Amino acid sequence: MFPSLLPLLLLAPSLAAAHGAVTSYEIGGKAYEGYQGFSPVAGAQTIQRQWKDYNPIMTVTDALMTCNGGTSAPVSAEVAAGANVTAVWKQWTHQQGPVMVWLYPCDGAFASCDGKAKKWFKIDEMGLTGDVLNSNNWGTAVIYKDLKWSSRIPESLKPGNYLIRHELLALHQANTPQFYPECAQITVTGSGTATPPVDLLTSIPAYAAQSDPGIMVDIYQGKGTSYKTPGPAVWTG
Ligand SMILES: *[C@@H]1O[C@H](CO)[C@@H](O)[C@H](O)[C@H]1NC(C)=O
Ligand SMILES: [Cu+2]
Repeated sequence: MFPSLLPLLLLAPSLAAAHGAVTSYEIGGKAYEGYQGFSPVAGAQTIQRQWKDYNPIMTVTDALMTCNGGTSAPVSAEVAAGANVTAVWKQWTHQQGPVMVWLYPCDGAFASCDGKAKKWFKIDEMGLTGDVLNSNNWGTAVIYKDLKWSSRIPESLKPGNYLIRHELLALHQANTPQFYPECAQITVTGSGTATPPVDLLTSIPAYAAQSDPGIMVDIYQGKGTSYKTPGPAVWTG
């Protein structure tokens, strides 16, 4: 079985095959296609903001961090507060590092929503699930296995237009973090009135310093048995 895979691996375009991106979503029993593969189709009717390739972003202050360079999408998906949004990855290869899911209130039309204000908040995350940094007990290992991730939209969240941003932070290279974020446009419905407290809001890029111990990590050092995800705490409503 393994020898037959070898020609494929040799033909794969160098690093491109080793990374990944969110390529579709499942929301309220409906599937929403995102951009597919290394060269997304221009003009697709998708809720996803168009990213340009599978390559990682290497610094938390890079402007690409907001939505992997994506600035608009032609459509949006309705989701009831309290329901789940599931992101799907066509491929994902790393098993060390956290998963973080963020929301951004557009307070108006998606067309004028650039995600650049200090209004991002986390609704979900999974960092280290065991006590060994050099292990496969991480949020991103769940995506390696399942190629999908479900997050609940807080039930009390105020309705409106939001960006949802799925971020994988790969830590398999010592002190060389790799960020993989993608965004989609969702319209949250319901009768909630809640918004997160201001101390849980941050800007993206730069939700933390590049030197943050959750970002600049050597998982092979064998020092420490715990890990704190970078950025603010999760708000669950
Ligand atoms: C919804 O997402 C939560 C995580 O936020 C998860 O625990 C739960 O199993 C999900 N439910 C479904 C039906 O996928
Ligand atoms: Cu990679």
